[in-house]
Amino acid sequence: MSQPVVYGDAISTYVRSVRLALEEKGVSHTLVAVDLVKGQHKEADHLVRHPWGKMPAFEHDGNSFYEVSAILRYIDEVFPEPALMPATPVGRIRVNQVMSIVDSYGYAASITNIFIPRVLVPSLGGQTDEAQVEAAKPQAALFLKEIGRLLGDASYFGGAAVSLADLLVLPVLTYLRATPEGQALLAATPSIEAWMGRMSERGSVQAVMPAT
Ligand SMILES: N[C@@H](CCC(=O)N[C@@H](CS)C(=O)NCC(=O)O)C(=O)O
Repeated sequence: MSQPVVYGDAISTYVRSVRLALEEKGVSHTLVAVDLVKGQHKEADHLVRHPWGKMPAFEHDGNSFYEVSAILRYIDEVFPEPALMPATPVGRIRVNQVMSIVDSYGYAASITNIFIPRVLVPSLGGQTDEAQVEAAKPQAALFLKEIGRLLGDASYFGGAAVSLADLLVLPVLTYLRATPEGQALLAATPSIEAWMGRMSERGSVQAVMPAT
């Protein structure tokens, strides 16, 4: 089997999720840099890999894929140990549910509408759209409340072991926590804060997200 190739920027949450899964599996990979801030994901060579102009794109054994949830499930099937999906149907639907919540609501609320205007835009010399951030706060609050409810008393979203859901949520919450709005929301969901603490001790997280 060939070594997987991830095309994207190391700062991207979705790129991080794919790299976290590969690290959890102990699979070496190549990261081919596509600069997010410079907009290289909208350039012709990347659009061949990902026609929607997003990152990451992923190559393995002569096949090319995009869409992170699909890539994560592929990684889990092709590299079997350790399993990143629970063994039971209820465990698996939980993980799939949390992954879908991130893709459908959590990423937009936390990253597109809070982290990017609050942190990334000012770091590039622009001004925060306060109305955009304000409007996103209820959705971000619901995101945290729901994933807190779904985590319940378990250590991880799929139960006792780390799953794909944990690897999709963590990079998103790490950036949300870098905003005052995110800090206030996390203070209100201590079980999620504690889960972030557990996740931060993992070797995969230290390898892929060293400064966060
Ligand atoms: N549904 C896509 C979402 C990927 C995505 O939104 N990636 C972000 C980086 S974390 C991106 O490419 N943003 C750049 C843009 O939207 O222009 C997937 O699962 O791959």
